[in-house]
Amino acid sequence: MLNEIIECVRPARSLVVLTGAGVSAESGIPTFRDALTGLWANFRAEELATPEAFARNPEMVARWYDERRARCATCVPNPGHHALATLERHFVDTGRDFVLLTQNVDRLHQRAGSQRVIELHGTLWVWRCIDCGREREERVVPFASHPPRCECGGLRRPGVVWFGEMLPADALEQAYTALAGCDVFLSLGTSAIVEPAASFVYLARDRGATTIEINLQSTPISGVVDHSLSGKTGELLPQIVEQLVMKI
Ligand code: BV8
Ligand code: ZN
Repeated sequence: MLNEIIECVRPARSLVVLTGAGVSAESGIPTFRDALTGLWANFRAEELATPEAFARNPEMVARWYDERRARCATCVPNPGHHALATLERHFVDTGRDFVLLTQNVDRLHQRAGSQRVIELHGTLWVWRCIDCGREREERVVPFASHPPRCECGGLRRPGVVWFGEMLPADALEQAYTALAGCDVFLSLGTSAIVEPAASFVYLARDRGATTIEINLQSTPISGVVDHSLSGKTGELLPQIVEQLVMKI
């Protein structure tokens, strides 16, 4: 199966990759399917990642995001992230299109050197004032107060897309444009549940692209894609990319 995937990706003219929390799992960042632990053991991510939760208890939600941000600060990109950055460079160097659509908010792709990254769900490194809208990347962890305050006095929220919120229009537009033109679509480390990203595979398939999934467990799209490989992206992606980049 690995060789089939390699031979599908090798001739691609326009590759679109979609990543989910599974790609960051080997960096030590819990996925959304992982049960929340510690202080958050009694919550589900879907309950905390909403505007209603922040409106109801801004301190608790801000604290949850700040703890996740602090955890990200101690994590580093894993071989799967680095492989995707190498793959992007290989496609760009050989004059082909490459777009990385990520549902992840940790910015590990960018830290691994990926440049053509579309953040579908924002990032927990940028925080935005709910009153004046001022937003800034915040690298110092943790915040002194939760939620952090804006110079205008307003509360600041994490710059992520919560459940029930629209995805950033520009990110969504870039994603749909990339999907409309791709000939290979690669879904990596995602449970393929959260919309609208979960439906991207159908857009790719309907325009005739070859669709591929690499994930630890089977998902609702495992029976839809042309090739579905079960395994860890941190182990499989380096093997795939080595074959693609080394053997011309
Ligand atoms: C919206 C940021 C329009 C916050 C996140 C139909 C159409 C439109 C909307 C909906 C719809 N049906 C339902 C909805 C609503 C909702 C939705 O999809 N709900 C789900 C629960 C059904 N969607 C929305 O609200 C979206 N907004 O559609 O706007 C709109 C607006 C108003 C009214 C109507 C429509 C917004 C969704 C964005 C939410 N924000 N993140 C934060 O981070 O806190 S989503 C969040 O959860 C993540 O970003 C991620 O996207 C998602 C979890 O998914 P995964 O990344 O796949 O992670 P998961 O843990 O699920 O899976 C990891 C996989 O990796 C597992 O399968 C595991 O086996 C595998 N794995 C683990 N380790 C490894 C591995 N694989 C390989 N290697 C490993 N080592
Ligand atoms: Zn403000």
